[in-house]
Amino acid sequence: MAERGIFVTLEGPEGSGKTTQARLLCDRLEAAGREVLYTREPGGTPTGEAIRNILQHDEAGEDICKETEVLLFAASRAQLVRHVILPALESGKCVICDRFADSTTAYQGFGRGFSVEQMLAINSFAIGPAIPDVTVLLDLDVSAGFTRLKERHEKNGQSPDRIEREAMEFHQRVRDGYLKLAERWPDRFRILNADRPVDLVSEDIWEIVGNVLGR
Ligand code: Z5A
Repeated sequence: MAERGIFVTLEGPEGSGKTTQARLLCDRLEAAGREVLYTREPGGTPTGEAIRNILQHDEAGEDICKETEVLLFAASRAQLVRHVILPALESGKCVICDRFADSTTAYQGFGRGFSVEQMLAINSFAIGPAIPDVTVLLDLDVSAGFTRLKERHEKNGQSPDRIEREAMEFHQRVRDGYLKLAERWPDRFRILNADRPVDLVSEDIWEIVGNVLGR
């Protein structure tokens, strides 16, 4: 039987560079001869991508109440864990996930105001044994993140999605919430200052992941 792979999650507020860094990490792991699986939340399975469209683009055409929002994120995650993440880990792959359960605790817990313990219970039901080996928190000032997103939207001709349109206070609670989660689980979280050039952040992530791999 293959040795179990490692499970790395990237978290952080808007525009902190999660996708950029996840891609770079995958490339480096592959260049080092590792088998890698990149995935993202919400999404990553056909069911999850359908849920993503409902959550981000109001595809069902009605206001989504916040209780439904929590459960849709959890449903997408439950599917991703059973169909993609656990099989990949069991076959020895390095799984790099762009947002995971901590996003629900940060956005729906700290952001929307649900009890953190309630979010943790829902997450636990959704993820079962899929607990990340390490979670890299890309920490960035909220306004700096929004400046990056604005530039990206202008370049790609996109408009902000449903959650990006929330008030700055909401996003500030999310950022502060992430830092509280990192304090609560210091063994799993590594906080990085994301307000630095891409390659410097990438080097730090490489070192963190190298330690997990026992290089
Ligand atoms: N959400 C939730 O509420 N609850 C949950 O449980 C889950 C998610 C799982 C998913 O959006 C939304 O769902 C998200 C949280 C919520 N809501 N919002 N708002 P998404 O998947 O579409 O996007 P995201 O996860 O929020 O990613 P992002 O914020 O759009 O971006 P990012 O991945 O952190 O950053 P990026 O795409 O790599 O970079 C953004 C831009 O900055 C881009 O132009 C880069 O070239 C640039 N960039 C990146 N790094 C740097 C550095 N170091 N310097 C300068 N510029 C940089």
